[in-house]
Amino acid sequence: MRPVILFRKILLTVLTVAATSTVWADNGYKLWLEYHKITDAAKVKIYTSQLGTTFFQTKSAQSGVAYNELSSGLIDMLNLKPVKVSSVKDGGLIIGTRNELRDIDHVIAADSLFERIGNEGYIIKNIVIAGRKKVVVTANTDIGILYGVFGFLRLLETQTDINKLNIVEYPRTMYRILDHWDNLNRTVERGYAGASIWNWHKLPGYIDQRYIDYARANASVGINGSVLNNVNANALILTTDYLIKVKALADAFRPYGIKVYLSVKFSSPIEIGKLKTADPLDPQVQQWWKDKANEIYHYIPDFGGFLVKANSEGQPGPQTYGRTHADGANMLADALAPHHGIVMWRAFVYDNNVPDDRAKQAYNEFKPFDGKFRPNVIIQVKNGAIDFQPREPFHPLFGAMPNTSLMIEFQLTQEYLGFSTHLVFEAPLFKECLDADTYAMGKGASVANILEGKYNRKLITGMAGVANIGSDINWCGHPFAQANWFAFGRLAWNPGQSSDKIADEWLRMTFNNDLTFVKPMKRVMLQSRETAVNYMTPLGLHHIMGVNTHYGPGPWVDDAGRADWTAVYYHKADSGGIGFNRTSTGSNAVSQYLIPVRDRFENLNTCPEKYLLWFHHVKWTYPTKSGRNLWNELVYRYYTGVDSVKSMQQIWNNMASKVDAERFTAVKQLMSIQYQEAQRWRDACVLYFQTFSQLPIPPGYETPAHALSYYRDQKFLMAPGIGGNQ
Ligand code: BDP
Repeated sequence: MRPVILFRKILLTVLTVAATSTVWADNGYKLWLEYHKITDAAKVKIYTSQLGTTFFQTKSAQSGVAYNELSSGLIDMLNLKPVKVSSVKDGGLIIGTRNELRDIDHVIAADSLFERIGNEGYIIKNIVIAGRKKVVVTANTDIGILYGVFGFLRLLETQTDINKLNIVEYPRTMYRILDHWDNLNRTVERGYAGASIWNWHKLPGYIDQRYIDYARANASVGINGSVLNNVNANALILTTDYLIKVKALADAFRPYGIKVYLSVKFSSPIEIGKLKTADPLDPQVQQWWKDKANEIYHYIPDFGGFLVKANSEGQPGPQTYGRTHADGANMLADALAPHHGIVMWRAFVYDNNVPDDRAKQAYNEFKPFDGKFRPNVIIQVKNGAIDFQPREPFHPLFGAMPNTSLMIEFQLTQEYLGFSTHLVFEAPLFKECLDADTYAMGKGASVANILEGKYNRKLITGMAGVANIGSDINWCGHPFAQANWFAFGRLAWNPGQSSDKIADEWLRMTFNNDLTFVKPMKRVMLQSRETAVNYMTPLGLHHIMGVNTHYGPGPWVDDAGRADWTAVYYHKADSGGIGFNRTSTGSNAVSQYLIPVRDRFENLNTCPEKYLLWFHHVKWTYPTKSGRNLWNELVYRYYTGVDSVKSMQQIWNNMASKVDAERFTAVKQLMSIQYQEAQRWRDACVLYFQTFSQLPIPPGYETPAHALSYYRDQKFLMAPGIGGNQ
């Protein structure tokens, strides 16, 4: 072929491909609320004919927000601007509170159903009036309507049939809260997505559009609270100057049903109140907190309450004055109670000077106080007894405090899961804990059931997630990390939902509804947490990350200022074997679980292999279920983890034509970093543990690229996330 003709042919091909393929840019800012245009003509036809007329009265800020959301959703997805009608019988889509729809509420649902959905739930249903089929979105309150509208838009975004609707939704927990570990100087402790989104310096005068977009995204998944500052709190947050800034944020969030909460430093009466003590039994201290609460509520009448990290990792607390957690929490609770605020008191306590397994300490400190906390105190318990590890068995406090309100704390930010360079979908991690059976009330008392308050209706309930949000343009650093924010909201709303459903929704809403994309990527997401466990901490290993930064592998860490911050404390590898003996012959942490869970963990034969080295010190030659001995199994897991990242990359590489170029490239690059880091984890850990097992890496596995010393010598001094207590 002559060069000119060849050139023309190539040019033509390039132009045709460009015209037909989906090459567009998307920076991910819009999260799962992008409302992509629906292109399936049949669906567009059905939706458009049903939704062309709307009955929707908007009388409050919240219903105004709901109406705007609906309008922009319908325009973006269907290019539809519905005609607003003033009579219910004329509307194809009817949206209103039960009161607003009094004339037809009996057609929608029985009284008992309206009772069940409470203040925040909603009903989406098809009804027929005067022979015409309608879609109704109703609730008892305006916030219920806002959630209902988001729920309805989600149906369209996931291209659900709207002709057979009978949806009854209501949150199973009361307090669904994001905890921001954000410092006042805008660093974020364990944050990997840029600086804090709160620009304290420009507040209160400047309300960044981000604040509103943040509130909107939260409301779309049912999150109703935000703790603005780090649990390692700076007392300054309670000064009047800062309270005025906090008020500005509270005002911006209110239309979206989000309340603000603050982390408080227990010693604030000394630091900003000029008192000599912070003793919770001191009347002056009590008065100081009461006055402070009055001041806060003067600015923010619906202020949510306090989050407190006390006597933990160097923070002050009631024990500093010889008092108890109950004394401290109740004192703050009494200050907030007249205003209906709550205290979220953290059970994340452990002390290097206590000569006992760290995993046992929270239970030992808190269980004796069951029933001793005020009704507006809720104890915030991490999902596992150590610290947000890639895998932990559920925290034994769940099921151990039947007369105390407990909320679970998950970590969305990937402190121990590869920061914002690793694709790790956390819903399976959350679910593993939520679905675990504590046997507190006999079989079936799952962690979720306890959190929902099923066994004690007097308790308040909640779920907290340590936020993974920063000022990166895509909010979370990794496009797929947004899925963890989304999943947290969906599970806090209803812990019974499946990871599969959540991943499915998120992929469709965030990217597209093309099954050739959704199906393989859903598999990737659902496998991703197990993959990370395999290349980081398989078989129940834990806390073997780099010292302080928690970046990358550090199984050799044996000097970190205190024993319970070293890796050797947790893996206990020696020539005889590996793992922490927490059975009755060891620390006996298993005794904190109820029978039969205790027995299952105690017995080497029944202990699930995923928790093997969490509970047992096991010989290197111990035969595992696969038939491989422990050493070979460990090697197998590390290598499988890395191979799974490679498969993940291959699947993503096939998605180039199905997603926008910007996110495609971003994820591709991040996956390549993840692959290198997974390899580093694998090689460093296998080589390090080999120094104890003295066994060879079985044939067929790639040889580690470097000697162990190379990995040990690597320093990452400027790794992100060390926020400091500013
Ligand atoms: C640990 C983090 C530390 C937090 C602590 C907490 O490394 O930065 O302050 O949890 O939850 O995982 O208080």
